[in-house]
Amino acid sequence: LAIESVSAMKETVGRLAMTMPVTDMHTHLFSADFGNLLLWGIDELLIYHYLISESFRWADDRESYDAFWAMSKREQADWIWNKLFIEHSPISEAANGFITILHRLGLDVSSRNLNDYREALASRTTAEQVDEVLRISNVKHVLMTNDPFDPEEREIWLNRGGNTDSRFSAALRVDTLLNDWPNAVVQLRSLGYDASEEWTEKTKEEVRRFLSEWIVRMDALYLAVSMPGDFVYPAEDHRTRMIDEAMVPVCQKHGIPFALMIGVRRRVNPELRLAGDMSMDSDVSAVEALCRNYPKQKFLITMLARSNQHELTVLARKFRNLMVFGCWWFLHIESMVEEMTKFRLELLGTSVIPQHSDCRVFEQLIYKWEHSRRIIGQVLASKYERLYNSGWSVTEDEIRRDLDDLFNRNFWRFLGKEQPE
Ligand code: REL
Ligand code: ZN
Repeated sequence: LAIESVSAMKETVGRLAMTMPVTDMHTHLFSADFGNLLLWGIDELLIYHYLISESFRWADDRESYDAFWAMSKREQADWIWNKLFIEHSPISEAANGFITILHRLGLDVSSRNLNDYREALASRTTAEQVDEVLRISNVKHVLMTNDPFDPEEREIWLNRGGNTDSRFSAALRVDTLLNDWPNAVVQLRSLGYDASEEWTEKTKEEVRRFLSEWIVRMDALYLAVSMPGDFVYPAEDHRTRMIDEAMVPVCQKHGIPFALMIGVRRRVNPELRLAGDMSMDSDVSAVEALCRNYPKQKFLITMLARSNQHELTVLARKFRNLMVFGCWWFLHIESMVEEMTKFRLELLGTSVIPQHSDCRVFEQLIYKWEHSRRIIGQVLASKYERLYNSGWSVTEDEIRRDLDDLFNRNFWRFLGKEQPE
């Protein structure tokens, strides 16, 4: 049934955009199987690294980084709460996000009583909170970031059954192999792989064996890395050899995509630790060369610099083995999500994955998806409106189909896998 008016169409798009179940294809969340690796609750939310760096903008000269890091989590949370919510208004995306979370959890935002919020969540179990947050946010499937070089995580995969929750899937993270090879060699050797710093046949074989074994163990849906902005490909360097001779062959053997998140400059201010990373312009031609060299290999790509976004989107018109995804990190703000979603839809129609959450703390799913859904819905509705004015009106089923493509199916289709029920 065609929709009768522009306002009815907008209402339908808005409603479906806000409520449709989504697949979140990149997060730093875990299922409850992973114990303490799964972060949730008020204090974890407040000490999110996005909020740490924002709070330090208000720190006075006597407040040192060291003093902050020496505090307990609860003290850090109090400090951030005062700086960003009491002494100033929570305007930024991340600060506003915390308020959206409180609101959607049914807490009294107007009380501004942090201890009440803490208490309200204190009696919940991790499993209960996971269910509740997935329900509120309407997130159906969550991709984790899984690193076998993390000893705590490795132990869970090796000796405690790994992931048993079908709402979660693994993505094998390979940053150390690409970006810190000497350290990777030490780790590989300690795990029983006969690797050497020198790129020998044996080393290649052992890296491939390591990757294969972990893809199988985790049932990893893709291989993932985040790359500095100065990533060049092809080059006469370790990264190119690693990609060409180990990673792409292993991805192809297992039929999985390779996700590259490009454009980070790590530790611009080391004193801020995880909060000290920055964005950086990158060269889109590295992605171009990968897509051309490996037409049968699929690449999931996101970039961190605003200046790279348009060119990357144009590149996706040229290569069907390239799927652009998400508005990553500093781009995950209202204005950028709107801008990027607009030109992505204008250049690619609905053949893009418009957003991932990158959550580190479980309840963040609530705000990251709510804020993004609203913008994506508005952009899509404006495109339908233009069609409507030329006499083309979409049906509710078509709207549902288009949103399902954006929020779920483009990801699963690209993987060549059925979306789990
Ligand atoms: O996956 C990554 O490399 C990044 O998303 C993270 O390093 C980053 O800290 C994350 O919290 C950004 O949203
Ligand atoms: Zn991430």
